[in-house]
Amino acid sequence: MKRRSFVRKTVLGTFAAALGTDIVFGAKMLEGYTPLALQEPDPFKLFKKDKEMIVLNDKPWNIEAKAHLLDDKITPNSAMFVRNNGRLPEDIDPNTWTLTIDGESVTQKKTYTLKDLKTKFKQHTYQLTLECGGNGRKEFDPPAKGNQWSVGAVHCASWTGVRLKDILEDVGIKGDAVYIAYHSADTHLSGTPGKEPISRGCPMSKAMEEETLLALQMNGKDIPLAHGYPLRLVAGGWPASVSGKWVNRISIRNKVHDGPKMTGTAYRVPCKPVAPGEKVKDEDMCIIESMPVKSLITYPKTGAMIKEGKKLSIRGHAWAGDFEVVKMEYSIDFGASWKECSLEKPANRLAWQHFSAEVAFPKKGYYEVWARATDTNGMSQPMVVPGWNPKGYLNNACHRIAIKVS
Ligand SMILES: Nc1nc2c(c(=O)[nH]1)N[C@H]1C(S)=C(S)[C@@H](COP(=O)(O)O)O[C@H]1N2
Ligand SMILES: [Mo]
Repeated sequence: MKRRSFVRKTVLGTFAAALGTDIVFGAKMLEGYTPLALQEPDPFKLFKKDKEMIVLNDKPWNIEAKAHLLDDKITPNSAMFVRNNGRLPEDIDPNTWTLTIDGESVTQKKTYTLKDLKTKFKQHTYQLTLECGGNGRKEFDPPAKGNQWSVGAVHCASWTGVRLKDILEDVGIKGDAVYIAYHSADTHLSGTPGKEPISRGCPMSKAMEEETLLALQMNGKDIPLAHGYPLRLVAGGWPASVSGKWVNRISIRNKVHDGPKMTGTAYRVPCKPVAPGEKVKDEDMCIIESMPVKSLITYPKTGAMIKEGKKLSIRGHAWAGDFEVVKMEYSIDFGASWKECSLEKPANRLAWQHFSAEVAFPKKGYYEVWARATDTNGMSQPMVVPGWNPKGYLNNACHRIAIKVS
């Protein structure tokens, strides 16, 4: 029989240090045992997230918000969804962090420190809506593989940093530039060195927009680790996967970038609608660019109860990719008729817009409030899940909440 051996003193010391206190009966712990408090990292504490956030996956971390947690005009870190494709980078030192701009279409590659970015270029602040391309995937039928996001993979934080455009002009870009590609410090789940979990980008026209930032701050503070500390690309209105976190290199490509998650069914949808479940040829798949018009009721929480004869105040946000929302409506009769909400202008281009309404109900009973946004192109949200696609992207169906009048 194998002799029971106890945990070594040095290991015990490490545990005690991590717990910030002595383990009173630590000497009785068997070798190989990890104290409970150190077994599973608590994502809520680790990332300072609201306790009501939903953890969809822990390897990698994928965490989403509930609609009512997104009530703030500017999303606080506590309610921001986290979408990681790989492992978080470790040992980040902002003093030695650099950003290199290279690729086929630069005249000469150039490297900047964070201090260069902070001191040599003008800083800009924008509120930018970032929505995961797969937000709403849960509703697709037949189901699509991947994180089963409900409605909470969207946020609109305030980002501060330098315009990517200013950096690219400083570097010098050749006339044949087609696409930018980010490279980051997170690592592949397999642990294979040099293998990137994700490396995406956007066409030069999006990269050169005034609101496309290399952000050094979020909501006026250092960017939280989970959201890309110390440097993040932010391209509002496009699938959030374009907004590379922990960016240390941007390549200027003379062709459409072909990094991990740029090809196949990743962030690509059939160029033309297809039947649910249909096989689509690779050449018939198109990269997602501007996200579709969408909205979210953030107050009240679904399931709210009100007294008969009282009006219900509702509010929320609406956004439309590269465009603006021009009309916001609600329905209490399952979409048979619609009434207009009041709608604010965006704080800046690519920021979500706030809407509100006072809703009256004719009598006691169960109701649903549905919300529908329309953009500058006349595009409205569909009442049911829109066009099926292999990976379940771009579900912009009307958001709805349940209300009981008693
Ligand atoms: N380096 C890096 N950047 C990344 C990702 C990633 O896994 N690694 N995930 C992308 C995806 S798919 C999304 S939806 C957003 C999520 O941003 P958030 O976690 O700040 O909400 O980051 C994007 N940028
Ligand atoms: Mo995403």
